[in-house]
Amino acid sequence: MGVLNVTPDSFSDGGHFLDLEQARAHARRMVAEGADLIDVGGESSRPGAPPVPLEQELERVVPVVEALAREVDCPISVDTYKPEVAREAVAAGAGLINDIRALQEPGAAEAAAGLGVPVCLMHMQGQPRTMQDAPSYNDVVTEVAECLAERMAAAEEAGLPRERMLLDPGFGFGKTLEHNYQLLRHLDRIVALGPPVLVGMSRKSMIGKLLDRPVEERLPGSLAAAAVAVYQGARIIRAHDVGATADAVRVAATAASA
Ligand code: 7PM
Repeated sequence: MGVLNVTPDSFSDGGHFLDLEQARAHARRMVAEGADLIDVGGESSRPGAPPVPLEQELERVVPVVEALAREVDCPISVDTYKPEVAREAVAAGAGLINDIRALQEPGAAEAAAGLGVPVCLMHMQGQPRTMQDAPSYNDVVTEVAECLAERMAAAEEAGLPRERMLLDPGFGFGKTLEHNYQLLRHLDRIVALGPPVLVGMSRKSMIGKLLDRPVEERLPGSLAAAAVAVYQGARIIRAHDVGATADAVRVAATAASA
C-alpha cells in the first residue's frame, strides 16, 4: 500500500490543479514500482495535528480519488474516520476505507456497513492530538488484541461482515518505542484474530528514535520492520518507498512460505 499524502491546498485554482497533477504522477509511480493499493490521506491522523474540517477534507480527498480511480488499476484506499468522507470517497470510486478510529465516530460503523467496501480497523490509544503524551498499557499486545476484537464485534453488530474487515495494531498511535517493538515481535497474535493484517511503520519514529535517524534516513530500518511484519503474517504493508518495500516484502514472504 503506497502512501499518497494530499497536501494542504493552495488558494488559487492553479495551485489545486498542480496538487492534483502531482498526486496523479506520484500514484502512477507507486503503481509502477509495485503498489497494489494507494492510500489517499487528508493528513488528519498526524500525531499532534489539529483536526481538519469536513469540507476541507472532502475538497482535498474526493477529486484525487475520482481521478485515481479512473486511471490507476488498483483499489484506492481513503485514510479517514469521517463517515461523510468515506461515503463520498466510495461514491468517487474508492475501494477501501482506512479508519484510524476503527469506526468509533458516530454513524461511522453504519455508514461503513452500507458501502460494500472493506474497512481497516486501526487501534489507537487516546486522540491524535495527545496520544503520544503518556501511552500506558499493562500488556500492550493483549490490550491491542482485545480492543481490536471489540471493534470487530461492534462493526459486525452494525452490519459489516467479517470478510470485509482488515486489522491494524496502529504503530505509533498511542504507543512508546517499547510498545511498538512488543507489538511487532508478537504481531502473530494480531494475525490470529482472523482478518488480514495491515501495518504502517514506514519512516515512523519507532525507526527514527531507535536509530537516531532523521525522516529521510529511515528506509533501511523501515524495510527491516516491513520484513519482520510480513514474516509474522502481515498481509499489507503501508509504505512511502514502494519499490524498495516491494522487494523486502517479496523476500520475507518467500522465506515465510518456503
Ligand atoms: C505524521 C505522522 C504524518 C504520522 C503521518 C503519520 C497509519 C495509517 C498513518 C498506520 C493505517 C504515517 C502516519 N499511519 N493508517 N495512517 N496504519 N492503517 O506515518 O500505521 O503515515 S498516518
